[in-house]
Amino acid sequence: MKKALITGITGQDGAYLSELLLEKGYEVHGIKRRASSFNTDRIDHLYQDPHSSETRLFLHYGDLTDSMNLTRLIQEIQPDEIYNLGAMSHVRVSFETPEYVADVDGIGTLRLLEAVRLLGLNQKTKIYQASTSELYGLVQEVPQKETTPFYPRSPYGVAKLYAYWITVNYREAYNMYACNGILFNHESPLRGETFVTRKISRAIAKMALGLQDQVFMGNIDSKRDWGHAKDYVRGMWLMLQQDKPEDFVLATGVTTTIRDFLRMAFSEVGVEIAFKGEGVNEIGYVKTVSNAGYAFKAGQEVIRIDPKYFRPTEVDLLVGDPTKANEKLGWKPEYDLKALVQEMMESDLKLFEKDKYLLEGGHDILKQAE
Ligand code: NDP
Ligand code: GDR
Repeated sequence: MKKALITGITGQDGAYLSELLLEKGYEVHGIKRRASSFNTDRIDHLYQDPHSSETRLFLHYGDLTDSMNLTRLIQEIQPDEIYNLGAMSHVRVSFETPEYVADVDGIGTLRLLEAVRLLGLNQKTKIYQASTSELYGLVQEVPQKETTPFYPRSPYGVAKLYAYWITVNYREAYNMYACNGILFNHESPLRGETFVTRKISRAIAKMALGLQDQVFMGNIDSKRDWGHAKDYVRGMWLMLQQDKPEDFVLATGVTTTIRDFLRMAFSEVGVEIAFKGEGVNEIGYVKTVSNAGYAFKAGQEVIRIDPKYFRPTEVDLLVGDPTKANEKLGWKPEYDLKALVQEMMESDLKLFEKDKYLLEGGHDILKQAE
């Protein structure tokens, strides 16, 4: 039975990847951080009684800032594959915590590679590094591919640049099977609540159910190449099943503005939106309503701009060319953006039905949340 170790197992990709590897018969080990509240929501459905002999998913406390912990875990587990998904992954937040991000996202990757090397596992353990389209940053070439020059635009992007190159260096210097997946944005109903797509699907679901009136957004003119996390974790696994380690872009090749994502998500609840005003005074409002079952009213101002969500340096345009992954890995995304938006909206509408029910029953959950 193959053994995999996943850092960041409690995150969006960690959850989808665990599910995939368990389906493929792996024994899966994950590193979770100690927190004062439960943080394993996304994988709880996969987690069986740890005392049962059937169990193939094991969680260990740890942190990418702690080399001794990483080294001990790798020594104990002796993994065939390591997927380094752990990171402080929010670009806007990385401007607030640049040193921490450098430590976790940059040096954390070095700690893992070095642990594998020092333990003499270079020929056994294959390593996947979660690299990112944020490496491209300021547009040099479109669509962006494996050979496009990097120009990161955030402390997150710069930390990930170090992680990218140290992975390449360990591959070349120590003949390790280590590769970078340069993944463009990928989303799902499990996406963290403060990333733009999930923020939008949650806000629209709450508005539809009468739990919220409007949403405040940052720059709605940037463009992203969005895919589904389920497709992207399949690509990660494929990268570790090749004869030799290489770096691959995973993307859909289609780019969309945040503004158009908003239009698509609103249309899932029968609302056509339009915009008026300019810059920070721009307002998105309800133009037409075709589903009377939801709480929208024509003219309702549903989108406002709050500069606090702007980034000191923005990445304006991302669109990836996945040709290499398609040709060498046989990888192709199964979801398109419409299917992704539909799934996210459906899931958040279900999620907030319960809040609506509680509110109607006199339990003022909105007050409780204040
Ligand atoms: P998430 O933010 O959902 O998950 C990040 C994971 O990293 C969580 O499990 C988190 O733990 C863990 N983590 C954070 N800090 C540490 C630390 N100090 N030590 C150990 N673990 C830590 O990210 P995604 O699942 O979306 O992304 C997975 C990886 O892929 C990340 O490295 C991200 O940067 C990268 N990436 C993501 C893309 C995307 O579009 N989703 C695109 C390209 C790259 P906790 O739950 O405790 O916070
Ligand atoms: P990104 O994702 O920065 O591309 O990084 P995010 O969803 O945070 O932002 C995408 C774009 O939307 C704009 N935006 C807003 N973003 C957020 N979060 N909140 C807002 O209110 C808002 N309004 C507009 C942003 O300015 C940006 O242009 C994600 C992360 O998963 C990284 O870890 C990963 O490496 C990259 O994708 C690829």
